[in-house]
Amino acid sequence: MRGFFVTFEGGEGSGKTTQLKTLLGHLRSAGRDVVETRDPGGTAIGNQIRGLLLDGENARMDSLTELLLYEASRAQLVQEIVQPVLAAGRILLCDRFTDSTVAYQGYGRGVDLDLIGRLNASAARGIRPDLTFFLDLDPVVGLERVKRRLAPSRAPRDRLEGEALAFHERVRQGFRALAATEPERVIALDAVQSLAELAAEIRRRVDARLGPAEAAPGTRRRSE
Ligand code: T5A
Repeated sequence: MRGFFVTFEGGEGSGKTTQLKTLLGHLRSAGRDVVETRDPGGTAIGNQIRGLLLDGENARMDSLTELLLYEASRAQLVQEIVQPVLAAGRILLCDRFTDSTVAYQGYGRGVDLDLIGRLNASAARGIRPDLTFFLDLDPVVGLERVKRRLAPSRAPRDRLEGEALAFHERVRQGFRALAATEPERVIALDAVQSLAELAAEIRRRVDARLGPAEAAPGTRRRSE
């Protein structure tokens, strides 16, 4: 039995991680068997690659190097986590996945979209999310949220957060294009809404797709 694969996408500070955690809590409290992960990262090797990708010191990273590192992290994630979790019939929530590569490397950096499509399909072994939430937010607002969050710790911005506003606006256009092309899979949500409003909408859509807990993906058997 195949599980159910949900991804969260959007620009910087759009609220993906917050909403993923909220949905995770809801599904677990309903007795569903859910795993969470993130891309890039999610594995020991992937987390090392993530470190390279986000390190602000690596400002000179070439666009192709960047693309291949994202795909390398993803290949490891799919092999170690995505495939086995879905094959076991469990629910998987992932913070970003292949759509981010289309938006950031394709629309943001201008890397060839056909090449990205081929690499995405290879790294993901042809696996595609069943449902994707795109949290659509003006990048000015998103970057301001990130700045506020970083301020108390004085942590530096990561390499991509430090890109020009025009880059983040192109990334947003990329996500919007994906949502327009695949409206069945990619649900665009206005991310200026409150945390509670967004969480309720996400919960409603996921519950509708999963159906009743009995016999649905991610249902724990009595013996577990
Ligand atoms: N990337 C990734 C690529 O370039 N190519 C790829 O293929 C992939 C997979 C990864 C970076 O790599 C890039 C994209 C990224 O630049 P990341 O950590 O996954 O980095 O992504 P970030 O966007 O940097 O993650 P953030 O944690 O900054 O943003 P989130 O997860 O969208 O936002 P979240 O939930 O942490 O919230 C940010 C702040 O806003 C508040 C939260 O409390 C928090 O303080 N907030 C709200 N405030 C008001 N109203 C709401 N509705 C709010 N929702 C959240």
